[in-house]
Amino acid sequence: MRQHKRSFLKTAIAVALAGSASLAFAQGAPFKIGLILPMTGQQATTGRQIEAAAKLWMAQNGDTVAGRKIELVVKDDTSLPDQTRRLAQELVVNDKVDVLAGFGITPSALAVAPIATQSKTPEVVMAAATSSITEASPYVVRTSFTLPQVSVAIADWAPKNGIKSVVTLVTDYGPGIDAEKYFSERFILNGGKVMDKLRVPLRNPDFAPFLQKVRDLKPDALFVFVPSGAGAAVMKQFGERGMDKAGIRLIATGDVTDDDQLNDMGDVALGVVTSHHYSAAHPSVANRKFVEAFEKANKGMRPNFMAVGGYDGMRVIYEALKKTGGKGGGDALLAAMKGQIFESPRGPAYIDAQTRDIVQNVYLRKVEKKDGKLWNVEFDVIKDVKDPGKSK
Ligand code: VNL
Repeated sequence: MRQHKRSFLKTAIAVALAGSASLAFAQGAPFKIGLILPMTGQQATTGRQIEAAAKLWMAQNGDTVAGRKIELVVKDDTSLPDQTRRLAQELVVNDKVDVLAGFGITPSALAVAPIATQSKTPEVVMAAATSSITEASPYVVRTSFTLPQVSVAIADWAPKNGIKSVVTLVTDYGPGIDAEKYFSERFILNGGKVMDKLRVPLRNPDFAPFLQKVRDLKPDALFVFVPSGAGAAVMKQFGERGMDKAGIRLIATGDVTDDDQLNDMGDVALGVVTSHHYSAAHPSVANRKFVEAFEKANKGMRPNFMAVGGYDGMRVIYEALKKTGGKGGGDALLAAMKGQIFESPRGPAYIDAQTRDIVQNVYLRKVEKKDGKLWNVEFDVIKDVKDPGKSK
């Protein structure tokens, strides 16, 4: 039965797509981007940020590319991978989208990979960040980041700054496991000691029992990865349990000091050092313009790293369509996405033609108060970092 359903889907996709790109082009049909995001539920902030960024890109760059009208079709998968898969199928078969994009969490991105492959539809991953996602389909292109990419820098920084022992605390799924592995291996290589490795569930996490354990173990620092949206809860409980007063420092990937929430985290966040690819405080003209326009269009909401993944994802799609002269087509679009070089609000970046992953700077940042607001202030940079997960 399952097999039967599969081959039906395959046929449906094949029939739906036969010659559709050139036909659509000849008829001047709209170019459709199916944007699948968690607009409700636990990961809703990620959906909100990416949708706002995609709309900002279109407002700034127009809704026509090489004679094709761009149509953005936004769908809410509530971050449930079964929903993501169903929506992707509908978008490909019924709506005949030219590109699938978005994907708030790793399981959603992975659920769509077989559909991208079968239908030859580019899958532009704007948020999810487990290293292996790009290997799940040759049609995946990523504009977010990977956890190995950002976790190594803080593992190099920590031992040089008085941190000799750590406990790691990560969310128990793809990106958390990547963060734990790449942080720990590097930290140990640098002579540090990992006293324990703790994992919290993705759905409705309760950090209290884990933090109690960390307090008892008394490491020099706690290293944390949690997905965007969960950082404020970690920070709050870290403060409430008096961890900082007990002399335990907090270090993390920038997912924890998420710009979407940072300003409301309070003084407990001050001084926290993280490594990441984007800060809203990144001191470039391009970023200042981006942050200003984003805030203006969204009632003062500060863009976070998810917004930048969405903004650059739209750029990559627009550029690819331009390069095909408006013709599109999965393979041609994909070829035109590979190797793109651009200046992002995060800094210089490019899409690695071999891995289809983004290569970018990784920054060390410290939370500081400026003009009464909290920011991730960059103080060091590692340039042009490729995903270390691909070299093995
Ligand atoms: C993922 C990675 C999601 C990093 C995140 O936030 C994040 C993922 C929603 O791959 O699922 O910050």
